[in-house]
Amino acid sequence: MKIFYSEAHQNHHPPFEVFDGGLRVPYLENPDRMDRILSALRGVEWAELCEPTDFGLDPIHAVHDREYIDFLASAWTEWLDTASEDKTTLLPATFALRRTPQKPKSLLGRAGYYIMDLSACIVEGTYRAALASAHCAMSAAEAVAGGERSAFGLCRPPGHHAGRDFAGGYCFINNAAVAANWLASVGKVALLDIDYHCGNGTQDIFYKRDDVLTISIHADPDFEYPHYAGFKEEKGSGRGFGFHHNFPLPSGTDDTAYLKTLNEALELIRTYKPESLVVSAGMDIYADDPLGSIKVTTAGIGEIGRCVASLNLPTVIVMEGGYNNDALGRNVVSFLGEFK
Ligand code: SP5
Ligand code: ZN
Repeated sequence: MKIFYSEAHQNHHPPFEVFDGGLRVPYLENPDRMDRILSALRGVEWAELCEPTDFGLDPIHAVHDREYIDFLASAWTEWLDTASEDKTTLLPATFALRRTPQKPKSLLGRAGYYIMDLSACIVEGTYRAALASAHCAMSAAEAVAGGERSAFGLCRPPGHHAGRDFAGGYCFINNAAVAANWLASVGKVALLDIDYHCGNGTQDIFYKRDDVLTISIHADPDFEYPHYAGFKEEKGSGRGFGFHHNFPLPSGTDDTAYLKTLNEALELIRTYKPESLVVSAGMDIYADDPLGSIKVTTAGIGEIGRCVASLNLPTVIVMEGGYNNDALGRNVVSFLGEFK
């Protein structure tokens, strides 16, 4: 299996994020995550590490607002030009609770407009890392369009919380959405998101579309981040109605209960009859994840992989979350091993 990976993520290394209650903690979405996954993949004979191709900005502009991407591109240098006391990390403290037609000119005004929370911290290497991450997903999509049964975008930063014009939840560019949108130009695509958190960015991007079936299985937003999307009543709008599905789960969901829900989701995909599949593969459903509350085991993650692989679709797998770094490598191998 081709694994697309870029070293560019190393320079996206914010020193902290802010948890609920204002608690400053070390940035959980850290470069060490990739080192752990890479070393696990180096231990299996079926993983072939590849450099991503540079696809430029066109496939990114195809799913994101141009001014939002421009903001990401210049935010860091603009930040250094401000009079802020501590310029280690660009992180606004005021957010656009309701979007008004006016967008302010100041950097912090735009940051609060385009960023939804205190975990999408911007540092010097963020934009380049986000671009390279999207190109890893695009390269995996290209490999699959070219006849590979599956390919893996080892993406960092992750992408599924990034919407058409916003960043959040460690995500800046929606890697899986960029790949799915590109694949949709050749035929119907399904996108299945198994990250512990609702893929609200993906939901936002495809909500009005019927050419990409989007499904997210996640912790119920009634108690979990991102709090304002992921309810089962949200099914798409306009011609997109019926082409989005959320499967909110209670905390403590075990392998058996998870697989039962997964099979409902897979049935929707079978009925849709897509030509290809994109999987947003977050490993934070793992029982010992520091951000998670779902209790799926490493063997359960393998079983999820087996069920998804049984769809027999050309499949682009895109890395999303997963914060138990000690278990991350074996969880990724457990999942990918079913597609080789
Ligand atoms: C890609 C991805 O998985 N992003 C997740 C971002 C979640 N950020 C919100 C963190 C909320 C922290 N709650 C603290 C619970 C600690 N047990
Ligand atoms: Zn997550």
